[in-house]
Amino acid sequence: MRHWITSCPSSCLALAALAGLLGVLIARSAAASSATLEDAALFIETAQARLHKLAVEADRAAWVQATYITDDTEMLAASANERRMAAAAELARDATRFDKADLPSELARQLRLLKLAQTIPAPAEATAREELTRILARMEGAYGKGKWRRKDEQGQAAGLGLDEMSRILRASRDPREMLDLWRGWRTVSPPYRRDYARHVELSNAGARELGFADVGVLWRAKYDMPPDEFSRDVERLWDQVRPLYVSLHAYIRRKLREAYGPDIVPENGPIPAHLLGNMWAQDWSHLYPLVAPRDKASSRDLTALLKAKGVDEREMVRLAERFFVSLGLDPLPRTFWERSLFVKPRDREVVCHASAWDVDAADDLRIKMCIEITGEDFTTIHHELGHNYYQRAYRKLPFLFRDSANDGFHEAIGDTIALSVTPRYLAEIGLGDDTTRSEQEVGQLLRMALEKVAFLPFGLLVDQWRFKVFSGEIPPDRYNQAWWELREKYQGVAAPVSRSEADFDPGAKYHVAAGVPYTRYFLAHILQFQFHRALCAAAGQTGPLHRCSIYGSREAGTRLSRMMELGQSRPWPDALEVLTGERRMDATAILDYFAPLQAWLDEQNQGVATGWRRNALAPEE
Ligand code: X8Z
Ligand code: ZN
Repeated sequence: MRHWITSCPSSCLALAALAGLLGVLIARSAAASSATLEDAALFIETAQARLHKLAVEADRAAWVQATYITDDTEMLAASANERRMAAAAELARDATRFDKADLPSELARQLRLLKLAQTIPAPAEATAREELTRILARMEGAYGKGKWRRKDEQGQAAGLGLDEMSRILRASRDPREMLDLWRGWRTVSPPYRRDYARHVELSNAGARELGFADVGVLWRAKYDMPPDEFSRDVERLWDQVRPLYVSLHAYIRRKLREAYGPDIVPENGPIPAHLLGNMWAQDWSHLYPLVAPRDKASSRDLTALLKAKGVDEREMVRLAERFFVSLGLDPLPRTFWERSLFVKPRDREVVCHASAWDVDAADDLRIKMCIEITGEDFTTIHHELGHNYYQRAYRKLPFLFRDSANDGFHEAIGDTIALSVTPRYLAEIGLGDDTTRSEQEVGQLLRMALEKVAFLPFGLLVDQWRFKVFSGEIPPDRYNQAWWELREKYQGVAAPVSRSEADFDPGAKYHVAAGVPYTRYFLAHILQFQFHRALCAAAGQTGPLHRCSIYGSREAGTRLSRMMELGQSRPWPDALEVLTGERRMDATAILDYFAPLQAWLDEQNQGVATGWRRNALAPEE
């Protein structure tokens, strides 16, 4: 049922009987001084059956909406989601009746998870709830359909979607063109700025009804520790990796300054956000040809290898599946190949942002992705299949346990596998030959760091912004300004032109428009290296982490499966321990992985400014 990316949407007609039963139960437990074990067990069993049914209906509607955006599918998805949210909110409120009961740990955990299950909690009042679900469907639809009307030399306007714009952006080396694209995509989000502010009010009301101060507190409560302790843990991880990021930032800024000149790139200020080859400056890997070390350039360009071999979209997915199968996991079901969306349809609007779905919790696994034949998408396919394999591993558990240990785990599995897509592995499966000389490894590590290390502060800041928005610390009239303060503080990136509160730049990111939490990706970028280190050890590999591939290792596969099969049934440190023997998330693995690069960057950065100060270059008008 849950699909990984959008929050789960939902129906409830034939459930009157269950609701009646529930009413009796609740009346009984309220009358009693403490809820009985049988009451709680029956309550949970009934709740799970009800939620399961509604989730399947909501996900089917959401699938149709995301793969065929029309006003009608948007309405159908919104109303199915509304039914699910109504039930989830009602059950979460009812569950509080058992708060004081002394229950076995498994049952107590299920009750707690029931209260935490909603990402965007709906208020009890029906019109407010309907308004919220309509806003959510509208924002995701608007993002998915978003077009920038670019005027050509003759003044004719052609509508460009995000995919086309991203394709041009990543290859462009023309600052004017990059700036146009950067600005162009940001014309899509201001129309739903007011919707966003209203969704904050409505979902906060839902969170308060459940006993949380706001939605951000609810999100942070999902980590098996007090919300403040979790915030400190995240800061600790960021402190561990920040020096590596700052080194990378300094090196890239110098290279960009050499390429585009001192008028565009400051010596010691933030990097203008349009120059990094990605619409949000979250993945810098497309800069590689511009910044590669001259003498140590890596020969491995996965895009070129895939194209040279004539590998198509479906074969890319087959190759990724083959990796999972080599670990001892089952092939994907026939329906996966029939129902997934791999290629962007020409005749309709779809939400291209990649996602993985588990529609019925039986075996209806799917991915939805507008695949392009690139190394980046090859990695994303592994990412999505990681979700599908996790969903399959926990599908036998009770409904409320069918999720990852924490949301970072879900995001980390496929990426962990993709870390094993090494030159040696590619040669093994007939894609290219492994002729990498050891001195070229710095090039490879730099390419990887442009993807993984560059992402870290972005992964962190999206929810730093949302937490403050939900708490009211950032009111609607400071949405955009506060966004750029955080972009600068964490990423050392600045808007290339001045921005105002008429803009809504956070909304130009999918997860903000679609209400999907983002800290999960920060955690995943730390965890995937921790998982990789443990699985490499299980596979008996002793060399440097960046050379390790667990391809074909049944031992690694067994370790991974044992962890994934736990789902959300235990606090995440237990699951982490099963896989790694460690109980804390720890960034030393990512630092180990990139240690040779850190040493090389230190050499390169000698005499070069590191860090950034504000307003080193005033944005042009
Ligand atoms: O949204 C995703 C996945 C689906 S869960 C494609 N990612 C984040 C993003 O695109 O912003 C993966 C990396 C970060
Ligand atoms: Zn994902």
